[in-house]
Amino acid sequence: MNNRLFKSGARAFALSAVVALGIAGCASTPETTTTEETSSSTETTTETAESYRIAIMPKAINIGYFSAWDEGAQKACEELGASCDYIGPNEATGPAQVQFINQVIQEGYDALVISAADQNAIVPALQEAAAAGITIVTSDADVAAESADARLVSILPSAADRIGTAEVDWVAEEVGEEGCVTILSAAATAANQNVWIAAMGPYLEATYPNMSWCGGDLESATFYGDDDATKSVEQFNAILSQYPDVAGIIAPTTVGVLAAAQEKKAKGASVAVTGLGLPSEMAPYIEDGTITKVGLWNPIDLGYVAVYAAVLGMNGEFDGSVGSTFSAGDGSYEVVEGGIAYLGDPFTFTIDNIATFKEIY
Ligand code: RAM
Repeated sequence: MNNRLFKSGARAFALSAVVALGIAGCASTPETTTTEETSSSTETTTETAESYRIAIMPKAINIGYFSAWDEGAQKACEELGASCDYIGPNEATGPAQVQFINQVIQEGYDALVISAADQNAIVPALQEAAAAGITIVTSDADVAAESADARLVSILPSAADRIGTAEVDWVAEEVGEEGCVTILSAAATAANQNVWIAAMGPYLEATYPNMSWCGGDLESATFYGDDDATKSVEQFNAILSQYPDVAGIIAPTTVGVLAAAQEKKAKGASVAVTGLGLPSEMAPYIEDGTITKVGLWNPIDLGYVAVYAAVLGMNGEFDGSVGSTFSAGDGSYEVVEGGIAYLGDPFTFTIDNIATFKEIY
């Protein structure tokens, strides 16, 4: 299996499906829960958590990726005896999330685990929630760096440059390291999308001399589908009409890459499509050859770890400071600069392993 992720070499790796499954399963396997590991401090954790009410808030409730994220969150809630509600808007915008954050405040939840649809717009509401004593953990998408004190910690998949550069390598491989490429992103307001895209820009320019951003720069090459299926299809078509010679599209969003694959197939378009896709959603398009490769981390683990961080924070066992550590399941995590704990590198999915991964998430 050729799972080349990081061409630059520093941490090139190839994960077999077996290894990846081991990692994917580690935080989600009941046998390995913290509560069953019988130290007296973990027993305290379980008891104390029983009364916690936690809101699990996605960017938008109808996105498959976030259902998997919530699956992990609910698993942690069950292990910790917390009561967790999956609530959030139908559209992935900051203002839509703010209404639900206000609801979380009014209803007196103990904690909020949230993927920020807008890195700035939700900050005042989060600050209000924090002032009301609600423990906040961002997960998947953080608030802007300058607003990091609005939350206890952010649980993110892996460092931005690793995700961004990996995606450039995937598209380069598909287009034979030649031609212009574009990005079909989620929202311009989403921190996760922005940091990945920022990492893609200079990397492509420095690494692939025969490739370029369509229109001449990153900005001209970036289109926003707002994590909305219909808008993402429209933006896919806008790319093709604006740049008829486009060789490849990177969609760093599960909604965008699915829409692009569907529309590519419907149109019989020749443009290469890759990005961050949920294996269960992308399987039909990998299996029929519409696309060759997408990647993603395990969203189940991401939700799971975020709930552990929130509960340990409420128990006073974890303060989110740089250098502090915590455990979730059989994984342990360290908070690094920016108040962020990373899970690990993304996996890649191809015809060689999609049958296995599509059953998991
Ligand atoms: C979408 C969302 C999410 C992102 C994934 C890859 O589901 O934008 O925030 O992490 O794609």
